[in-house]
Amino acid sequence: MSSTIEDIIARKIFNSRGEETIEVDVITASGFGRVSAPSGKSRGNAEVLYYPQGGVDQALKKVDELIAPEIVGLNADSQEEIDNMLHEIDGTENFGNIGGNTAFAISLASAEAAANSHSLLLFQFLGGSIANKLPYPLGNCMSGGAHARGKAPDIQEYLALPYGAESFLEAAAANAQIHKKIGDALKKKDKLFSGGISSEGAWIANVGNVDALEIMAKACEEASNELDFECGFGLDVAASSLWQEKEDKYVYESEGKKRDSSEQLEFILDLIEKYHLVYVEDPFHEEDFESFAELTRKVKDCLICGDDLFTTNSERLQNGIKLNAANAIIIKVNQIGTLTDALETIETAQKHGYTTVMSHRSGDTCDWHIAHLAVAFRCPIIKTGVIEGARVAKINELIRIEHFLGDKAKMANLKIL
Ligand code: 2PG
Ligand code: MG
Repeated sequence: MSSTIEDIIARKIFNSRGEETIEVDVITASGFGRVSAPSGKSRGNAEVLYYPQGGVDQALKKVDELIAPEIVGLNADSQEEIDNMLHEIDGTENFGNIGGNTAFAISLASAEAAANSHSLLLFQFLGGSIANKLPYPLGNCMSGGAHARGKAPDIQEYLALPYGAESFLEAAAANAQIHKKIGDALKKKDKLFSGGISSEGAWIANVGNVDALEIMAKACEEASNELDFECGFGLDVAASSLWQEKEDKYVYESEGKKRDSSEQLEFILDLIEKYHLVYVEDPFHEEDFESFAELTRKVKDCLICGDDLFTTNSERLQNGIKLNAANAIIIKVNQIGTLTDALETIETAQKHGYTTVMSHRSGDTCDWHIAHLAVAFRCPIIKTGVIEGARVAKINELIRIEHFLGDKAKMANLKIL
């Protein structure tokens, strides 16, 4: 069996928002990998650039002219060599030349092609025989902020976390039940609600932040009682989208309120206490490491997670570790470009006790590879939607992995809870 890369084929396809994206096939002598890239809407400033000037068309040209001639002939088993080569060809700090999404698709498709060449599933190839733990699904049930249009909560995501479930299938079913309950409650609360959903498959309704929290809390409590295991919930505040630098304040349009950093801290602390939140992502804007640290110091039994704060970047994470800025990190491989870069960040995070949360992007495709990355890299949580094709593609792949593992399958350890 040979993992020598024989060809790289790139094409343009579309993501769940109808935006153009890149898909790459990596073909080895005895295997094949296909990966398409997702795209964020509320992006961190420190993320790599997705595409060169000229967009996906230009990226496809670069694959043919610059990248394929260098990568064809390498061994797909040599992930680091491939990823270093991508950096070398690019020659910039932020993949501004070939595009971070181009690097992402080639990097991950090479890993898939290597696994396939060895007749292994990706999680087995990357994680080895000890990879048997399934992540808990952190499921987006309601959208607001930059992910919604018109009147909606300011907070970007209301996320269910069924951390008491004993299997992934049970956890995924709990999230579907909670999502449905929320839809029913919104119909009662907002007379004009017509069942609208965001690109992540989460409901969008004309309710305020507090109403949304109350609805979420009730749905999770009911589900916990009916299912006889704990279903907690949390938020992605995505506070960089609310932060107005000129005013030095977070602007909550739906409430007609503005909060400075210390008011924001009080607000978030109150929410954590009142609603027993188990997860809060990006409660402050992406450069405010100090407020993150203060919040992390003050809470117990709650994951304080950095997304835009860290952008899967190990240098930014190192800074966070020094300041004790958080206790969890979002991992989005396309924020940093390659699998090797993302793995370095994951290993640094885990070494320092951070909970790693593998995550989709709001604009995504039916690509399911992050399901395998979560299991292979021992991420105790995967953040994805509950319904909508691109989200269910990842959920269903985890159900397949759990089924495949049979008796060996276990749920991950969620330390903080
Ligand atoms: C986030 C993500 C995914 P986006 O902020 O965590 O939910 O959104 O992909 O738009 O950055
Ligand atoms: Mg986020």
